[in-house]
Amino acid sequence: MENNHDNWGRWGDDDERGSLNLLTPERVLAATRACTTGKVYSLSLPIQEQGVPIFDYRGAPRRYSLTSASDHDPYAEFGAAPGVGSNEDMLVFASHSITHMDALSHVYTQDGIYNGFPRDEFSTQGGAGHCDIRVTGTFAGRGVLLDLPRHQGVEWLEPGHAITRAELDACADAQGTEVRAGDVLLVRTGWLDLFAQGTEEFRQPGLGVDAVSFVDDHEIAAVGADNAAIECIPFDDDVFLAVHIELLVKRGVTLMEHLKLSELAADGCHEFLFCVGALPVTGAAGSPINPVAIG
Ligand code: UVW
Repeated sequence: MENNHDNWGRWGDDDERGSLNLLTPERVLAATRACTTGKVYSLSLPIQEQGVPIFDYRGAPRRYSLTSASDHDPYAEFGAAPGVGSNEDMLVFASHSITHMDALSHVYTQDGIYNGFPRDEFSTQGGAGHCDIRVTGTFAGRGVLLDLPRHQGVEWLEPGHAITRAELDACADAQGTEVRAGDVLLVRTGWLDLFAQGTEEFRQPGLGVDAVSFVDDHEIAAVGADNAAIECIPFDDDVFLAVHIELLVKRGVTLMEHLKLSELAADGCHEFLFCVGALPVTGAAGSPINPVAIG
């Protein structure tokens, strides 16, 4: 199977974790030394129907009340005293809702998903046969933020802009951020700030294919960004999901999208301990996440 410049087989023919293999216990322990202030940041947007970026075909996430005080004596059968009860919810959302993580089974090509597992084994009933979200959903490491709008002196990068390798290098240099093997790379494009202005713009700034060499050369373990797809929209070179194919499929790099990076950016916090846990849904190709950075 011809598939140049990839990680297929690098960690074994049965590997399902991809570049998260770079997050050795030693590197995770070392990442705790990135904490200097102890400030804790949530990198998730709120999960709600309004005011958050949503792709039409995925629908808005919904919260319904399952039980509440307005129910007729819902707890009487459990022996609850009058007026005593509990509120509970029912949550309904697409796996790739709002702030979320892509499992390595998310995108396929003719050759399959990451590591050559068959592209047609994702079934209606069972979901992913390999590389479901449970495999890669929980990890920690040293996080680095590259704040491109701040470095370039703009509020946000131009919609549709394909971020280059040179731009990432220049930003890291200007910030004085040393990027190390096994880091979790977070890229701020400013897209969410433009979204918050109520834009109807479809195009988004994001990584171009040229930027993938930055991930290779620095041995990045996972990539996150504040836009919808990590990569620019329209896709670079007019190739559907061009950067997903390079990172997720060929290299097994876990991706996280719609990260709320504004608070880290406002504090100039470019290095931190990054921790995340996806919902461990058997067979799922993705999950909403609430990543945490500790500065
Ligand atoms: C697609 O780009 C199809 O999905 P996501 O943004 O969740 O990776």
